[in-house]
Parts: sequence; structure tokens; C-alpha cells
Amino acid sequence: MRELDISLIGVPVDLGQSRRGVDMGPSAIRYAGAIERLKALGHHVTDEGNISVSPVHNLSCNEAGLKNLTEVTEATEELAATVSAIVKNKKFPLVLGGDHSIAIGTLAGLAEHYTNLGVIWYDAHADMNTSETSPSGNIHGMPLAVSMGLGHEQLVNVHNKGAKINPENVVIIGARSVDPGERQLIKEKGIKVFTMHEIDCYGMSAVIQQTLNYFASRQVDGVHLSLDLDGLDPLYTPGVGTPVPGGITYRESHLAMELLEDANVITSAEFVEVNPILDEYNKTADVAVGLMGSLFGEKLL
Ligand code: 6HN
Ligand code: MN
Ligand code: MN
Ligand code: MN
Repeated sequence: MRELDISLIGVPVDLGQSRRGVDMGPSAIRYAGAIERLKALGHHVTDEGNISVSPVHNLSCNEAGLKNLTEVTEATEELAATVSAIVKNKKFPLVLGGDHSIAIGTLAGLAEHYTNLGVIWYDAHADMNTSETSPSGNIHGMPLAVSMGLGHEQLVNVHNKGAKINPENVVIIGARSVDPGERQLIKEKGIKVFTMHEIDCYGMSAVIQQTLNYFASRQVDGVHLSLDLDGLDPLYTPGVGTPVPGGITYRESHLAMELLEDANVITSAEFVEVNPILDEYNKTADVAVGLMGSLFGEKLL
């Protein structure tokens, strides 16, 4: 098992979507024992506290149809600088959301240190809408497109100008709710996607193996795991703002984390969309912390 220097950052952002409460995600995940769990595995853990986030919501859309664009830009700028400093100090960034819009900042910070970063997007959604294709104006449905350089230029230019990741280095796992514009972009950009269909057909073990082979063939210089708790079935993670039935199971998710840990490839991670207000007794944060346990080396025996 790896002994890591983990820096934990909370990002209490609920501005990328319309349901309040996901800004309490970092507290819920800390309360569920994330730090103790990781320390018990022998890692060194530093809690870097939370990114400062505007409490103001401008839910009326701007002229491009985006909600809270200024506030999301500010929060992701600060997150990018923080993540970049953590990687510079040779520590492992572990980001706690917050809604998925925060990935814009995480990836912008990481991009400064990797030239060919691989990204696993574990999610019911593709999060590849642009201002033009978004059905909601919610920025949490856009971060993967933004990080590829597509979408509102203010978001695309967070921290540094332009694209932060290569579409050919992205693997989406768990997709089952994809909008028409996203479907088109997935085809156009040749994104590798394991939908629920592939997970059902081949099993999670084969899906992760194929993901690892793909990254090896792409010669990536790091792998970021962006895990949206709505990737799992809402039976296991009910505390999310955009639940989609027919999702990945608890066991499949633990298996995925264990296989990634065995392969020793993950260089940064974020756990997003935990909303304690919508949850049942912090169940979703508990699952998030359990998955962190598996990702960071917990073994049954
Ligand atoms: N998430 N595709 C929908 C939208 O509004 O763009 C839902 C996005 C959900 C985003 O869960 O991170
Ligand atoms: Mn708020
Ligand atoms: Mn997402
Ligand atoms: Mn999602």
C-alpha cells in the first residue's frame, strides 16, 4: 500500500445547480470520518480547510443562460490555485464537494503539473453540456466540456487560458442520463464511455481493466478520479441533487476503488454532489468515506 501525503480541501459550492444544501457536503464528509479513516490507513493527512465561496445566489441566468457564473468562476479560481500549490508541494489533493462545477477548478490546478493527465469521470451524467446545449443553465452539468476547452470562455479560462485536458484521455463510467448535445460531443470528440450497459454486460472488473489499458496506451502522466456520488444507484446514495435510477451498486463501486488502488495509478481525487439535506442520516457521506477507504488501501483481510 502507498503511504501518501494527502491534502484535503473542502469546496462548499452549491452554485452550479439549483438545489441548496450541497454546500454542506464537505462538513458531512468530514463528519462521516474521512480524516480518521485515511489516517488509520497510515497516510499523512492535512486538512487545508475550505475554499471561500460567495453565499449569494444569482439564480437568474446571465445572458449566456448560466446561473451564478461570477461566483462559480471565483470559487474555481481559488480552488485551482490551491490544488496547484498542493501538487507543487508533492502532496495528493483530495477535494470534497460541493457540486460538480468545482471540477473546473480542480482540473485547472492539476493541468499546471501534468501534460497528459488521464481523467476518470464516475457519474450518472456526462457533464459535457455547453452554454448552447445545457437544458438547465446549471454549471455542474458542464465541467467536463469546460475542461476540454468547450463552453463559456470565462469558465474555460479559469486559472489558465484554454483546454486543461485532452478528450482522448477521458473515461466516463456509469453514464445513464446523457443530453442530446452531450451525445453529439461524445461522438465528435471520441470520448471513451462505459455506460451502465457496458457495466452490466462485462462487469466492473473488466471495465476498470479496460480503463487502465486505455490509459496505458495513452501514456498518461497521472490519473484524476472525479467521483460524483450520483454515479451510484440512489438506493445507496440518496443524498444527491440529480439522482438517476439504474446505477452502479455499492459493491461494484468498492470493487472499482480497490482495483484502482491495486493498480497504483490515481494521483488526485474529488468526491462531489453529497447533499446532506436530501440525504438519509448522512448515508451518502458515509458511502463516500467508505469508497475513500477502498481507494486509499483498505483491505478486508
Ligand atoms: N451532475 N445533464 C443535466 C444538466 O442540467 O446539464 C444534469 C447534470 C447533472 C450534473 O450531476 O454533476
Ligand atoms: Mn449557498
Ligand atoms: Mn457530475
Ligand atoms: Mn451526476
